[in-house]
Amino acid sequence: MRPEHPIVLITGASSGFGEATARLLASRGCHLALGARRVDKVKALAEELEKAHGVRVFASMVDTRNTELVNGFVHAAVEALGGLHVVVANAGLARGLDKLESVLEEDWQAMLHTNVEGVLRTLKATLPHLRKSGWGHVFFIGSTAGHQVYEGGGAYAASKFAVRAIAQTLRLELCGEPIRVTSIDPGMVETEFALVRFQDEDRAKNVYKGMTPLTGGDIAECIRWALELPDHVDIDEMIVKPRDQASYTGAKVHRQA
Ligand code: NDP
Ligand code: 8X3
Repeated sequence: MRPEHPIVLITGASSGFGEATARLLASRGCHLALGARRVDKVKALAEELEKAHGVRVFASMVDTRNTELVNGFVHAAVEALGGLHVVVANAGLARGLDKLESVLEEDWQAMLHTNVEGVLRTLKATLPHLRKSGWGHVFFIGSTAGHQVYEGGGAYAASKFAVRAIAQTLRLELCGEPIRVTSIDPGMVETEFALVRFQDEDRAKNVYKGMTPLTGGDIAECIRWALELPDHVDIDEMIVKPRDQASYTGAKVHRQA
């Protein structure tokens, strides 16, 4: 049965979609477990949201590339909050825009270890708790890059095609259980994503030059909507793009001169 105050675990809650989702779901009365490598940020957010909304928020350092850290984070969160209903497997990143013959090994490792293995680890650690709670929802954060590739995005797209495969598999495996599975697959959203990708503020800003990108809050709103729909409704996959972006990739983006 749907709890009055669902307990939601979010990886990558120190910025972007993760932070925005934490803010929105706290305002809807959810208790939260927030993880990221920048622990100061998630702890400060936890304190702020507890004060503002009277919900319980557990915050801890987690690096989703490490199995022990993920297991420890999930265990401590469940102990602190008394269970778990919803997982937002959001932690992820892109590094560089290099073609396959020149992509740096450290870059593709960062993407595959975080975006693919990190998601698998997060799932494996959390699913038993969702099942135990008797009502659950798993959110994957895919990408338009999981639908169509672009030059220089080979390793990132590979990771997001993989996220889509994992989401579709889980949907099959959980059919008949009271756990919904949703993949949110956004296009261009202005967060710290481009800065992390390029490590260059001007280049990051240029990605969104002359167009209106989505915000982390827009993605949080998609998650809230899917979560609050009646239990028999499962939004399997949601592709969300700015009005200015008509293609899956940057091929057709309207920009003001
Ligand atoms: P941000 O860079 O703003 O946020 C990424 C979050 O992931 C941060 O909180 C970061 O925290 C966390 N993170 C990264 N690596 C790890 C790790 N190893 N362990 C734990 N946490 C980690 O970007 P977005 O909010 O935009 O990105 C969120 C997700 O959305 C990603 O999966 C991204 O691929 C996806 N996405 C983004 C789009 C965009 O245009 N912005 C479009 C489509 C999908 P910290 O550094 O503190 O660990
Ligand atoms: C992020 C969207 O176009 O940078 O997932 O790959 S894109």
